[in-house]
Amino acid sequence: MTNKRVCTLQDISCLGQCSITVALPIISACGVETIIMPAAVLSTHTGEFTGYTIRDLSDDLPGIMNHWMKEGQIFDCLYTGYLANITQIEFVSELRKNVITEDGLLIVDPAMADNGRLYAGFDSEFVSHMAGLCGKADIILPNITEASLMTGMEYVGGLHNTDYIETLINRLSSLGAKKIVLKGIYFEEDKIGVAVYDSDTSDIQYYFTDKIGNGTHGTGDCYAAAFTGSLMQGYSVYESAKTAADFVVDCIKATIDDKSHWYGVKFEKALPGLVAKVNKQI
Ligand code: PXL
Repeated sequence: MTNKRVCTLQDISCLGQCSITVALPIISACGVETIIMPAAVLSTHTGEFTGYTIRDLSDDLPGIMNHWMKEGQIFDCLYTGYLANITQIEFVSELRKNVITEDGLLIVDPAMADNGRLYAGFDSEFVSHMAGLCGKADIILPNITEASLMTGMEYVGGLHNTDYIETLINRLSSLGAKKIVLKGIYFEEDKIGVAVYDSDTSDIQYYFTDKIGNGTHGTGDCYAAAFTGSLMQGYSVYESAKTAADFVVDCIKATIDDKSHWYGVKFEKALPGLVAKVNKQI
């Protein structure tokens, strides 16, 4: 039985079904222990909500790390999502050095932009630091907006061609990332996909699912969590990328007809399918 442990650094948005409130249950449902380091506490996410509260926890992070070190606790993977500021981006290297095994994985979801726009409060300096962090990662999970911002390429929101996608991937690879899962690719109407790139082989593999709805908040975080859980259970990057894509489709299907649920996806309804698929031995 595998017994991997993942540490995830990202915010707690108390309401809104994103970041730690989805990472913890989803990775746990994959049968993988999840250690959380909360980067900030917000009343809601900053997406469609206004008037949210934010408590930045940057000053607490070194103390949390130091305590874990004193306890001799060390993890198999560090997965980072939404970070509150540049100091936290810089802290990731420190965390990796101190609490992740030597052959442990750093998975970075840049979690800073979508639909052609940066999230509230971020600027080009944040983007360039995030590009630096992606360069040090074993696996990155950007969407098209984040990829275009980090590579200085134009953002194309509509249908893509392979030339555009493969140039984005090559430029992301030049940043230094070893494996890339690029999300939100459209080659045809009604299909949305991911491209999985491995810098060792320069191979790109695609996977497409039905496109349902017009983008729902929090799906990137659900994707990253399912991907990480599956990978920690020993599935390949490509298998995990597929599993996460199918899971997100199920999350959206469970949500799309409920107009009152506009702030996130009802990932809970899709967990049984993920549990059945990813858990190898119970
Ligand atoms: O889902 C990404 C995310 C995470 N955390 C916070 C956010 C967002 C996206 O808007 O605002 C606080």
